[in-house]
Amino acid sequence: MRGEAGSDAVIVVSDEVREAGAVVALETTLVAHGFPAGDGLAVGLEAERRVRAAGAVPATVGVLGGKIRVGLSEDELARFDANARKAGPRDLAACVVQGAVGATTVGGTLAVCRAVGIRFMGTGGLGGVHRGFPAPPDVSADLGELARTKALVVSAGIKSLLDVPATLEVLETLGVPVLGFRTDTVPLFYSAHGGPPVPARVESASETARLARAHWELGGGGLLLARPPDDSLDGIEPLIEEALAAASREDVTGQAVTPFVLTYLHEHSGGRTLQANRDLVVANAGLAAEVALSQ
Ligand code: PSU
Ligand code: MN
Repeated sequence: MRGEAGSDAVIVVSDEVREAGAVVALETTLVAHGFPAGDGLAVGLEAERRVRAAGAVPATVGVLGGKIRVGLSEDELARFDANARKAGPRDLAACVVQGAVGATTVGGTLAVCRAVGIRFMGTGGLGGVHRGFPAPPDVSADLGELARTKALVVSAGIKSLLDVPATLEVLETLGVPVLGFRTDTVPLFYSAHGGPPVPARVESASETARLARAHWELGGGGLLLARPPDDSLDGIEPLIEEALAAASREDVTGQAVTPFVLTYLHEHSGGRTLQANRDLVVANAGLAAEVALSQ
């Protein structure tokens, strides 16, 4: 593990992460902005426990006290609440210099993985091309960052509030392999069914690890491993459309869109999306650990 020593280093890697063999990076945006107050912390801790149970070490990433931290204590993780700034790749340096609590997105977390050499990450759902592109021209920085980082991200596919086929096209353009974990179709975040075909299907963590290694030997960057949720939550497309309509009515734009829509869904699904989201984040962290251990 790379990671600078010395008190003026911007990135601080915890001792546990530095000494670990298999490491799985976890993000803090979903902790701060993906769940109701308190629930995000519980999900973050549960994801960490799942990584440990599989035999790997979790490296939860966030900006705190003017440093980018890789590996957080429970007290530190508790600082990532709704007041935290959502930190994509463009926001990291500003959070550091301005001393803001920066909750890293998938893209922000990957930028840190690249700097310190972490090769595996777990999350809920990847960001992507928002519906309606090019009005607004909103494409998550998750995609560009995944393309340039040698890391495998495990997610429940692509968030279905996005334009999933367009997101897959962009991933193809960027040369990012998308692997379906024991599935022929790309999972749609809460739902295991109804997505477009996966470009490649894999059957095991070790097959995934071999494929990632081959991709990296070619000089490739990131890969997406799409794991379907165990309990597929189907039939919520009408609610997603309602949430997106509410977002546009209330002029929610930019970084605020994804948290707004997720919150709307949690509140209007009788908590069903909340449960599904929680379960899939934890399961994805566990699979990321299995692949990291197969390397
Ligand atoms: N997965 C979840 N909940 C989330 C996210 C992922 O289950 O909140 C976050 C990730 O941090 C991802 C971000 O990077 O949503 C995408 O935001 P945007 O569309 O603004 O790039
Ligand atoms: Mn965006």
